[in-house]
This record gives sequence, structure tokens and C-alpha cells, in this order.
Amino acid sequence: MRIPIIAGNWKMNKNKKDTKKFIEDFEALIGDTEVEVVICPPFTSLDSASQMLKNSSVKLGAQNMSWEDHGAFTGEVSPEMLLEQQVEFVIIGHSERRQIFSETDDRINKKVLKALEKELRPILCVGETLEEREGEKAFEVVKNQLVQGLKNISGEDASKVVVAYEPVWAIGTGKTATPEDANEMAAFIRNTIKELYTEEISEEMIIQYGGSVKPGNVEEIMNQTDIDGALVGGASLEAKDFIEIVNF
Ligand code: G2H
Repeated sequence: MRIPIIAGNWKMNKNKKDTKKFIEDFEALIGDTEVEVVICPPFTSLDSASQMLKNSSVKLGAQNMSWEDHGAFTGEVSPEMLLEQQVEFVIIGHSERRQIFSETDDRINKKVLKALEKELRPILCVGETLEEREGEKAFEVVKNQLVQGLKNISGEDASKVVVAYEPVWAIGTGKTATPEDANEMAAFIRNTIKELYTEEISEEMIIQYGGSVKPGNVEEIMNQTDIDGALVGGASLEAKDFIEIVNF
């Protein structure tokens, strides 16, 4: 039985004041949920968020991290620094990191390995561009991202990884993959995990869909057999929208 994970990726939005307001509003709305809820604020809001969420069921995630422990890496944030803020999840290889900041599969793999070593749960993002989908390369691209991203990761560790399928053409564009297309890819991802590891591990794995998830489409997406959660960007910025998604 897989417990769904719904995570809000705030991207580069919300200062400390906005974070405080969101958490106050969201905590007032959230009751018992059947899903695991994660919010991923910018690094600068993690401290305030972790203090406010001390007694909450809402978990904290970061949007990126370094694969190094410490040292001369200007601008980077280490896994220990995240653990100090009670961070439990970390988004790795988001398409914006891959495309805008030229993150390679090799670097993404180093981050996944480091996160697991430090007992942070990586949310490994995979997904094809529009060009790749139109060129019928979507499955090949996603498989390659999975194989590379999970290189040298043991079966025991692999089951802690959350995979987020985010077709690049659906991110922040208002376009969503049809629930059937998203599920087809989620099932393909699960099958790839089975090939790489075992059926048991593939059945345990949480596979999220991300890309313009909103209150109006979340139910249909979450009803798909192989989709166990959502990685939500724009619609996670307002407590009233995010709660509707969480309570789909
Ligand atoms: C995809 C998603 C969150 P949005 O990037 O990771 O953002 O829901 O705004 O498409």
C-alpha cells in the first residue's frame, strides 16, 4: 500500500514573511489527511518554516543541495545544513535545474547518492521536452534519466527515492499531460525500476506527476493506477489552493 506524497515546490517564491503567512493559513485548514504533505520553500525560509512546523504533520523539503559535505563551494548548501533545519526531502534534478543551470545526469546522480547517504529522501525529477515527445523519444529519455540518476544506488536505498515525472512542456504552462498519458509514463517508470531492481521495490516506489497540477485536475491525476502523488508548483503558493489539492 503506497501512501501518496503531495509536495509543493515553491521555486524562487516567498520571503520569510510570506512563508509565515502561508504556514499559518495552511495549518488552519489542514486536518487529518490520507497523504503525506511536503512543502519545499527556498533555502532562506527553511529555518522559519521548520520552527513553525515543529508539531505539524507537514514535512519540509529543499529544492536542491550540494553533493559535497562542506568546503570551498561558493553558493552551495550541504545536506547537513538541510538536516539542521529538519528537512526530510530534497528535490533533485528538477527540469529548471537541468535546463537553466545545466545540471547533468552525472551531477544529479551524485546528489541522489549523497542525499541517501545522509538519510534525506530525494525527489528525483525526470521528464521529456516537447521536442523529445514529438520525436517519440519520451520513453527513451525518461529511461535514460532514471538509469543515470539511480546509478550505484542499492535496492534498499532505491525504495526511498521518490520519482517525479514532470513532462517539461507541461511545467508552468497551464498544459497538463492527459491523466492517461501521465499514467502510461508512470507505469513505464515503475517497470523500469522493476528491471533495474525487483518487482517488490518497483511496487513500493512513490511516483509523482508534476506539471500544472491544480485543484481542478488533481483528482483525475491521483485516480490513476501508477500515480502516487503530485509535485505542485504554481498552485502550491496559495494555502487555499494547496489544501484543495491535498484533500483531492
Ligand atoms: C513543475 C511544477 C512543480 P507547476 O515544475 O515542480 O510546477 O505546477 O507550476 O507546473
